[in-house]
Amino acid sequence: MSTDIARIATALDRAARQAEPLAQFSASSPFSLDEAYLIQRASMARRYADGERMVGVKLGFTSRAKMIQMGVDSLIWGWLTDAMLEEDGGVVDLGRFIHPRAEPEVCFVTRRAIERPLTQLEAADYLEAVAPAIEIIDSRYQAFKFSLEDVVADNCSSSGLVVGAWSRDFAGLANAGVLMRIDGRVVQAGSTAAILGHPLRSLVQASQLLARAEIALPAGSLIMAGAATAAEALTPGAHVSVEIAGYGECGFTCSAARAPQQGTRA
Ligand code: OOG
Ligand code: MG
Repeated sequence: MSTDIARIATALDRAARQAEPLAQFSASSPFSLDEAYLIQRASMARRYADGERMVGVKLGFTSRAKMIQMGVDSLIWGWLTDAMLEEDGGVVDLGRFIHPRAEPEVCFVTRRAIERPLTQLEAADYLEAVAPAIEIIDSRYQAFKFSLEDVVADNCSSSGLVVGAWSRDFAGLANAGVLMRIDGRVVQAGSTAAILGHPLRSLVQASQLLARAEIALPAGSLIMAGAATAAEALTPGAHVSVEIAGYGECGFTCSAARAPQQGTRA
């Protein structure tokens, strides 16, 4: 299996760099969820070797809307790097993606290192701030279709993120309205309560998953809590914004150039 881990990790890394989709692996050479996280780690190691820097972690499938859209029903996590950071209000180059989608998220930045599982009561104490955010996901698999193991191996489709202005108000997060707009039109509406009942639960979950993987997350790391609604496909020139009531908004404009291949929407 170790050769398979290296082979799949290399293929996924190449697909991401070249923005070329791959067939799912799990259908032809099945692997376990533990092996999927090993593939994820091996593929990220290639990026770190090339100078990319880890800036935090993301959770996936923390809302029912996302689970239903993608047909997957377990929480997953992956890595965020500096190369994924896009400027709030900036232009995002669609040329580096295969079939990108955007989804509304809540982003935390940690104040203390997370080295053990946290309770929900202590979670806020580990945080410096929270901000409205947009995640750009771009599955490396054809037609954006995958099994749970495939998507974990693919670093949970992580590709980009835009983070808005930071706030220290964690109390308002329980049930804040979430709107995602494309060209000013509301395309997704929801609530932060859709994220595991409360976005702080994502932090608790992240701490448990990291402890299980024997990973300590340094202070100053970003944690993306997972999308509150389904994701929307990005198209050339589109302006995407996300507003979280009480926390403001963030957004970006897609470059005019076409992405190499547009995926099908779930
Ligand atoms: C996997 C990533 C899921 C989220 O916020 O739920 C995710 C995908 O949908 O391709 O990032
Ligand atoms: Mg996400």
